[in-house]
Amino acid sequence: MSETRKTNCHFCGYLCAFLATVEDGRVTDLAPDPTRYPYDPAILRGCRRWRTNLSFLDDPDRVNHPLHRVGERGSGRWEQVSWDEALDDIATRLEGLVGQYGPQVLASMIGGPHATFWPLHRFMNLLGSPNNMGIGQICWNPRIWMDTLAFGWPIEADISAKTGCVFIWGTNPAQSDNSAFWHALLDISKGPVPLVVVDPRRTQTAAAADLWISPRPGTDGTLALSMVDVIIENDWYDHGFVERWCLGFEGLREHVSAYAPSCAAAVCEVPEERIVEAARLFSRSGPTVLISGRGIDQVGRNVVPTHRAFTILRAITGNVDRTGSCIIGSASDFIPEVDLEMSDRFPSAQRRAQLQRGITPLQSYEGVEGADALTGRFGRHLPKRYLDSAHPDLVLKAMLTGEPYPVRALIVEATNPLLTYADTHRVFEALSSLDVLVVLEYRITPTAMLADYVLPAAGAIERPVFQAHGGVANLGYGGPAAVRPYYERKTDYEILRGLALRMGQGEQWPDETLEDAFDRMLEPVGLTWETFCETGIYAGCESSRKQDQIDPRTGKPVGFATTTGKIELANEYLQTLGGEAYPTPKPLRDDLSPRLVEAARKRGGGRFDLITGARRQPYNASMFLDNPQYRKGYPRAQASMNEATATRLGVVAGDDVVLATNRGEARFEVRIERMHDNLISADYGWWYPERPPGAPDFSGMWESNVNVLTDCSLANGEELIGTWSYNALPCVAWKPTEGEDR
Ligand SMILES: Nc1nc2c(c(=O)[nH]1)N[C@H]1C(S)=C(S)[C@@H](COP(=O)(O)OP(=O)(O)OC[C@H]3O[C@@H](n4cnc5c(=O)[nH]c(N)nc54)[C@H](O)[C@@H]3O)O[C@H]1N2
Ligand SMILES: Nc1nc2c(c(=O)[nH]1)N[C@H]1C(S)=C(S)[C@@H](COP(=O)(O)OP(=O)(O)OC[C@H]3O[C@@H](n4cnc5c(=O)[nH]c(N)nc54)[C@H](O)[C@@H]3O)O[C@H]1N2
Ligand code: SF4
Ligand SMILES: [Mo]
Repeated sequence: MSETRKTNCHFCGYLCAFLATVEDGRVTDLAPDPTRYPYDPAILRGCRRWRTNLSFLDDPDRVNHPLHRVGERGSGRWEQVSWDEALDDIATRLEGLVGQYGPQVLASMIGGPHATFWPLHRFMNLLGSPNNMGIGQICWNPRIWMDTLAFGWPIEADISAKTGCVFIWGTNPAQSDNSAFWHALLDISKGPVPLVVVDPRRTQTAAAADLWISPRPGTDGTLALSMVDVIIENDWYDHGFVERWCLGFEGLREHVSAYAPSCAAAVCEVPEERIVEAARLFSRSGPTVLISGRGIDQVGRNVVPTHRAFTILRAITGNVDRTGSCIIGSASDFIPEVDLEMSDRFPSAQRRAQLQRGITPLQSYEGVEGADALTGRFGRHLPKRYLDSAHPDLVLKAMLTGEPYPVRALIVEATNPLLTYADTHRVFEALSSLDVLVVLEYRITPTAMLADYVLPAAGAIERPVFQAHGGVANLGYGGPAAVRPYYERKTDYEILRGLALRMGQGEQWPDETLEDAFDRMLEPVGLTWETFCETGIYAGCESSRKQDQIDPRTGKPVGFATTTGKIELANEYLQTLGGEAYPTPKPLRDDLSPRLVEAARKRGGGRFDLITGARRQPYNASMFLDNPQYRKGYPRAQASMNEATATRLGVVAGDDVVLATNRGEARFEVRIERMHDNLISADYGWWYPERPPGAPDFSGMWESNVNVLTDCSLANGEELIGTWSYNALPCVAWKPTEGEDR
């Protein structure tokens, strides 16, 4: 007997709705579900991934049973063990280490938004370890932080009929977000609303734009401040909004006079008149949308000045909480992330163990609490575990040196840090040095190859999913599992709960399954998981211009949840943490050793700007490289450059090129694209799953791994958050001679 069940794809964050045909607990067919969000036939037609869900579900090569390492670390030899054996042993070993060194001995790592992370964060909070690492500092946090400090809470873009202009800045949804958003942009590009794209590469998004601005990477803060200067000098700013709601305008006017287009043009390598045109479009088109991405978040030191410059652009043009521009969101009506992760249960005595305490004052317990005191006045609480997550530089150092205290164990959930965290050589040394390494995975990735235990995680179709953006918007969507997990897989929630129960956290984990936990989460909005799944979406209603609403207690407008209730162009809270009054972009990083530059010159190469990880379909970070169909069309990691740069390097498309920094080198295939001159854009996440697993090659992990070139050193990072650089890096490149070692 077959039946049809609702479920969702989870091969990207979009979570498309599907109907699964199920026979005897096995999925035999999958078809798009037009009745539930999100469904879009155009996206499904263009998506190469969703059909692979069936084979992925039943793949004998996935991690399907708990695996225990036999032989040396990295030897690639495993024995299959029962869940009880695995979890009992892990719990016993962790308890031994915690007894000896304290809870901070255990660290955790998470990755991109393709998994449910609050269970791990709950486990770490209740244990009392502050050492949860993530990719937050370089993805999401900078924007969430700066918007919160400027406006009292994160904002959401509002592309609607009222929108007068759209700025897409350092993001390429054509490749990174094959969803309704990209399709909406394509529609806009065909209509009268101007589309401006700021990207050093002429991406598909840039090609669709009315105005393409190609800055030198890492100079966007200067560009944005220059636009502010133009807007003020031409009197294009929103006088009413500035007078009513902004503080520090005169100081700003003076500050930005140093960024006049005549100066900024040289820094950004953008013609003056384009800066003026961008400023005009931003301020004179009506409600303007600005959406930024990784090209802004991952530039190290300049991340805070750039995001602050964006908040200022929005403020002086009145593009704050305005229909057609952006809306200040609410916390979720259902139980938000901050409560699910149980951040309030973190033992206060363990706060002193936070490694970045006093080092990155914003990204820390104190930093979050100060901000939370402001947002809390409006009844909203930030998802703390992302915004105070540990800095990898410090945790890796503790692993390697035992300073300031030993970190001897690590739980890795849904990330492949040997490919995606910065400085692979260092990550490798640190992970290799541990006493206990547990990896929750679908596949034996290079990271899993180093583990003591690899635990089989249930994926889409066999687990329920719920995406709630960390609880900073009153929006959640997702759907149910169609079947119980195949083989011996379990949801990440069940795995972590199993560990938690063995380590005395039982009272805080009343829900046996993730479905039960979702039931509890939805209770405040009067839904059960089952009723939620009928539509698959919960969206609260948001109004605009909320600052003008009258507070019945005071009879005055409520304003913004900031120190002064206004938008402080010279941010008050940041200044209490040692931040500068007005944003000042720093010179670009230029720390290549002269010896390296000289060595490259001798080989006929030279020095270039480097950006890494620009998204390319059909891959996703280090995933899907094992798909033979995808690999046929796109077999190797590529490094893109324009024709002129290639000529200077003496390479043509298809040649090999070696890229190097002080940290190491990696090899790519040359691709020619239209982009900024003297710039190389290298793929990220590349390993070669077809090659032998285990030491020393780890399935080709060293060859084209761009993170061999990067680092997360705090000395090079942003000072308030600790953001490191995957973009705007200096590198050298040369064409390898035949026979030069791979
Ligand atoms: N196919 C695919 N899709 C993905 C992912 C994936 O790995 N593969 N990853 C997912 C994840 S985790 C994330 S965070 C999102 C990211 O999604 P996006 O933010 O859209 O990331 P990218 O597509 O890399 O786009 C970043 C753009 O910034 C440009 N850029 C680089 N440096 C600079 C700079 O200094 N200034 C400016 N103005 N631009 C710059 C790059 O050329 C690139 O086009 O994508 C998600 N979607
Ligand atoms: N140089 C450079 N480095 C980067 C970036 C860049 O642009 N350039 N981008 C950074 C960004 S924005 C991000 S978000 C990260 C992404 O970095 P990661 O998240 O580490 O990248 P993925 O390859 O997607 O790794 C996800 C792994 O988790 C497994 N997995 C997927 N879903 C689940 C799940 O639900 N449960 C479990 N247990 N496992 C699961 C997959 O099999 C895969 O091996 O990379 C960062 N690193
Ligand atoms: S991979 Fe993403 S776009 Fe494609 S079906 Fe799955 S969720 Fe939808
Ligand atoms: Mo990301």
